[in-house]
Amino acid sequence: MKKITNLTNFLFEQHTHSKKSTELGNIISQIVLATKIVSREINRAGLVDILGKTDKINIQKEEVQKLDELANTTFTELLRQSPHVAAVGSEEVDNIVVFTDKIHHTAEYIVHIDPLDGSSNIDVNVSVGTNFVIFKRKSKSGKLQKSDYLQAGKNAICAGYIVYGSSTMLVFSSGKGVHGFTLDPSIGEFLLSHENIHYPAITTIYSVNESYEPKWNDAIKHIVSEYKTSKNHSGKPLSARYIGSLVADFHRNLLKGGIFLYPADNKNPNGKLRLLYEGIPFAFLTQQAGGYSSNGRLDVLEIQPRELHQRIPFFVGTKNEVKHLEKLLC
Ligand code: P6P
Repeated sequence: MKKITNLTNFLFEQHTHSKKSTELGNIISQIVLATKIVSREINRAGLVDILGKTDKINIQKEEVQKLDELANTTFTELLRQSPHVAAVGSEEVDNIVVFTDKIHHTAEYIVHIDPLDGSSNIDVNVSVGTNFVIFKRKSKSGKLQKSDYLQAGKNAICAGYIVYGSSTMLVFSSGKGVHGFTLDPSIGEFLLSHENIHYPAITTIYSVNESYEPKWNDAIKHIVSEYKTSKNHSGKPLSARYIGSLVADFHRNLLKGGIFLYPADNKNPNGKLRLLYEGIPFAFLTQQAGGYSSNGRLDVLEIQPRELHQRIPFFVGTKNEVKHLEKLLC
């Protein structure tokens, strides 16, 4: 019989019930509770008047969907309840949200989160997701510094995503491999379902929005055209799969072996995806799963963020494919 364990106990076991595992376990349990609430609302979205758009535009100049707002409020408020979370950086909020309640005076962790990634797909019932990464503050105490919440991904303590799909699944790593937990709605628990996830050695899929091809540079055009032939690194034509929801595209490619590309183009010189709460969570997980991620020149985990919503060109997936792409781009 498969080991039955939930996420919190798995985390305690992984870190031998240390102080760190207790603190991380508390933060993760708040993320899990928020995930269950958001998952319930997404699954009911077609039934209650929560579909569609608010009249607001976020810092990304994107229309804020009602579920975006609900997800952001839910995750932020539940993270505020943890005495270990000092601040939250959210895709939906212009600035870092620093918690100053009494319980936070010894809080040491910062959480960056995209509360509902791919939200433009909500109304057409395509899988959406939540991505997060957890850092420990560098300064020992006092007012939080920019250097506390703008850290390179190589300093991350833990990262993960939730994919709200045919089932709700939470995939995470705290530096000891990548593990997937599937929500069993009948008991309201995330149970271990995919222990030690690794990228397959062979790449069979490429994921990119090819409608932007006219705006790419020649190197990217050449690389993507080769994916359609046997000349690419895997020696066989790759299948094109792109759903426009990063969490869903990433999750499929992690399990089946693929490369995801969101290049810069002549309209978006830094690409579209955000470093802190899109690039870094997936880069951290990818390294743990034996893959690699790059901005075309540099390992994403080595990039020092300059600002909260900084964008990067983003290439992530099976190591040999992404390394090969990086070589062709340099
Ligand atoms: P495009 C969703 O808006 C998102 O941030 C990611 O989830 C997704 O990978 C990307 O944008 C899709 O962008 O330009 O292909 O529609």
